[in-house]
Amino acid sequence: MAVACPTRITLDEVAEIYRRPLLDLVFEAARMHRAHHDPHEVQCSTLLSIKTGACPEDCSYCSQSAHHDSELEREPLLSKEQVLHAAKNARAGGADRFCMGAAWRNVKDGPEFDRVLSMISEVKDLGLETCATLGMINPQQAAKLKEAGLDYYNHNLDTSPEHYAEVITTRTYEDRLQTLDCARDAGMKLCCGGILGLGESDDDRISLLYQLASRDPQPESVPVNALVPIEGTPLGDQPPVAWHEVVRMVATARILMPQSVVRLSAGRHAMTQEAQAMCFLAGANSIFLGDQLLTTPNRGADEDSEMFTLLGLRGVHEPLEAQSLEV
Ligand code: SAM
Ligand code: DTB
Ligand code: SF4
Repeated sequence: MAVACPTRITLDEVAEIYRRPLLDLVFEAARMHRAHHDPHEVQCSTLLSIKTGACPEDCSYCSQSAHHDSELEREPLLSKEQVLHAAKNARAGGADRFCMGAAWRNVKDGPEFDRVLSMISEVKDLGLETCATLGMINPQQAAKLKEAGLDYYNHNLDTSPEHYAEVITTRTYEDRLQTLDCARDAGMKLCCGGILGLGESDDDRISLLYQLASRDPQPESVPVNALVPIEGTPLGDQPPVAWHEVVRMVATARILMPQSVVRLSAGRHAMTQEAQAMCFLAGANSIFLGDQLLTTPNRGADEDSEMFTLLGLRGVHEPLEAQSLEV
């Protein structure tokens, strides 16, 4: 269900929330979280890179851009069988949503797109929610994705409009907003967030949060990524994002977008259990489950299962016996 932007928020209001003392902010976010969500439930997505590397975009954080020398193995579009195998494993491991990512600038009509449409339909038939992140799409492609059974389209704003050109030059902020509109107009839910650690200021983070919260309806899913620095990329030497910066971002997102699911996304690998616990308290209620994000490692399922038990959390789906799905 799309949730209308409750009231027109102003940039000053976002700044006032973001700049509160950390514990006041977390306290308010936790209150908001408990008023709108079951605080024990965590939405679990598993990611798969269905087409890896050789991307024509120059996103300066990304291992997959052909503009950088990241020593990543390129891989053409996977077969439907490979994707279904991974999706069954994800389902068995306790994921409730399967997200397919392609290193494309934009979707091109033709046999590869048709293969992706058929992957989506069959992943959906496994009883998983479906999400895809394929770069820019036009209204016709959005309609086809929706018809194939795509529940969520992921397209991040990444950073503020002001900082954006420092990070990516091969497509504009406006291009991103247009793709989000196409996905929304076709009836899909939106997964849209950003990345911390791209050299942005607090004002940029406030501005990004303002952009996200002002979308009407607000995105149903908001990933908060911390940069995973990739050697060979222009941002490969960025200092790590501190735990309290992630907590502050999650908590502000929770207050501004009370009904959205806020995902503690890339960068969780580098966070302690204590820091993650603080994020869950502050309103994070989604993670990527599984050993791998797109091209970088994630926390292992065993570690997450132990953390869930410790914190009294549970996934939307219980992990299944692997054999019951003939993985
Ligand atoms: N190519 C498509 C696109 O960019 O729209 C989809 C895949 S792209 C890898 C999806 C998102 O992953 C990016 O928008 C960015 O927010 C995130 N991402 C990519 N590399 C990252 C990194 N090194 N650290 C954190 N987030 C990253
Ligand atoms: C999102 O916001 N984060 C995910 C997903 N959407 C597609 C991607 C994270 C990628 C991290 C770096 C990598 O594994 O290549
Ligand atoms: Fe390509 Fe997406 Fe990576 Fe940008 S973030 S280089 S568009 S794969």
